[in-house]
Amino acid sequence: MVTVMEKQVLLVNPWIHDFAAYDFWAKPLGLLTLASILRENGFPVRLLDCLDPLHRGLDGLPGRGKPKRKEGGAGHFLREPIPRPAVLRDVPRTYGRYGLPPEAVREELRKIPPPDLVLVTSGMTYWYPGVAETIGAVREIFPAAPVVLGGNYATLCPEHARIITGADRVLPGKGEGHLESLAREFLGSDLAFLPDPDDLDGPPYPAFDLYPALDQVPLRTSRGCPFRCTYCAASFLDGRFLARDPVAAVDEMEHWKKLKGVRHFSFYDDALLAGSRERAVPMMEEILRRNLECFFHCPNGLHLREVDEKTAGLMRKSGFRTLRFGFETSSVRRQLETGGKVTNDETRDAVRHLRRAGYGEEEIGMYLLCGLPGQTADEIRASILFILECGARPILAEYSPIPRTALWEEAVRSSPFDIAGEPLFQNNTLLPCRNGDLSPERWRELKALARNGSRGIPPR
Ligand code: B12
Repeated sequence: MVTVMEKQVLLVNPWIHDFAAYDFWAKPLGLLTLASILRENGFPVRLLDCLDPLHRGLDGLPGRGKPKRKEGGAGHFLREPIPRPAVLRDVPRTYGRYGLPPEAVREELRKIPPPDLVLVTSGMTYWYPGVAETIGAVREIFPAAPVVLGGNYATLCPEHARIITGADRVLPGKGEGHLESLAREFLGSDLAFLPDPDDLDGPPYPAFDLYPALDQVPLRTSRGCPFRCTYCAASFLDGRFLARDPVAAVDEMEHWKKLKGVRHFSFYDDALLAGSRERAVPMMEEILRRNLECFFHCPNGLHLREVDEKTAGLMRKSGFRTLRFGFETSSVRRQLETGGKVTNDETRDAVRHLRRAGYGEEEIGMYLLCGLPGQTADEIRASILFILECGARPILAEYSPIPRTALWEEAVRSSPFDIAGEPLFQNNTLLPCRNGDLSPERWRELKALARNGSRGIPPR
């Protein structure tokens, strides 16, 4: 007789289909947290990460070089051009499947015993075709296995996901809340261990050890965000702001350093610096005290308002390498309308502290949100010039309209695309809510201005 503990669970991070995708320290953190809880309950778990940049399936591909990695855990995914979905046929850009070649994924699946439960995660809403293709591949090899889909797309567009992806079950929200019933239904057992959802230090560390090789590990020292910016889904996805014990976060870094030799960490917090006196500052002091000699990357926007002299100095000393701040716009009206998370004066001060701490202009990346409903090209241009004048580096981030956010209704009204009916139109590459004023030509000019600074660009 099959005992409970012989039941197998397969966890899957699907392919991405998109015009562009770059591995900015991307890992399926939520899925790996679910894996670790299941393992703690005695279930054997396996991982198929179709995006794993260090997977053996990428070695020696005929006619193709291995995707280039940067030191520190970022880099290219392997990309294979595929036909654009019909609704995107007029977009004059190549579309691709990012991640392992299909033959490597199938080979990986054939090697493992048939799972009793397959948990598939999902990222951006407009990546769903990659989710559907991945589920198709799993079904081909394991036709009898129940496939359950969760994650960001499943949470933001559950009805769409139920119709389109071919999953047996689509479960929105935090997976921890579904594990008990999934275990009972598909694994024939109750869970002996379930962490308290309000204690971020309760779950075991995410199961990164399932990767044969790792060049970085993402950490989340907090959940949610104290701000309610109108364009952001963080508060819908994560609820109220909760934080980990800063010393426990350093314990986790030390764990991965010892176990896997990892020296690069990325932060997935929406508000890493919020309340920095109680959290980020003691965390960085602890990193220094233990002389960890690791490097930290913040691909998600950090809060500028929190950067004072002490925080900036500690960031520099403790190994913060990649800095990205959520500035979004220099328009005071829009700053206030979208949530008031930072002012221009606070931004100037923050850059001053960071420069004094030793960061160069190029190292201080400032995200500017572009293509918001009603936003003009001149507003973006003014924001770029403001950041250059502060002595930092503007990085243009195209606005992706997200269901369940406060700005959603306005985004739906302002977009020429059916963003509500078709998540593919939520793709930031399309600048789906762009104002007529932000023509493709002006957009190219603005990108050049952001890239090259004011050098060589005629004044307007
Ligand atoms: C970290 C992060 C990134 C990382 C990469 C993440 C990754 N793995 O790919 C980076 C920095 C690269 C990134 C980039 C972008 N991001 Co981002 N990102 C996030 C962030 C902050 C956290 C995601 C996360 O890891 N959460 C932590 C883990 C624990 O949660 P989780 O994985 O979702 O898992 C939980 C549940 O979903 C569920 N679950 C997960 N899998 C499964 C499976 C099953 C079966 C079940 C039952 C449950 C389940 O349970 C888990 C545990 O509770 C979210 C905001 C947020 N608060 O969620 C935005 C977010 C997802 N990003 C967003 C955006 C807009 C972007 C960008 C487009 C920004 C830009 N304009 O450039 C880019 C696009 C990237 C690209 N083209 O390559 C939007 C979503 C947009 C959309 N339309 O879907 C979000 C929601 C932020 C926002 N503004 O509201 N992002």
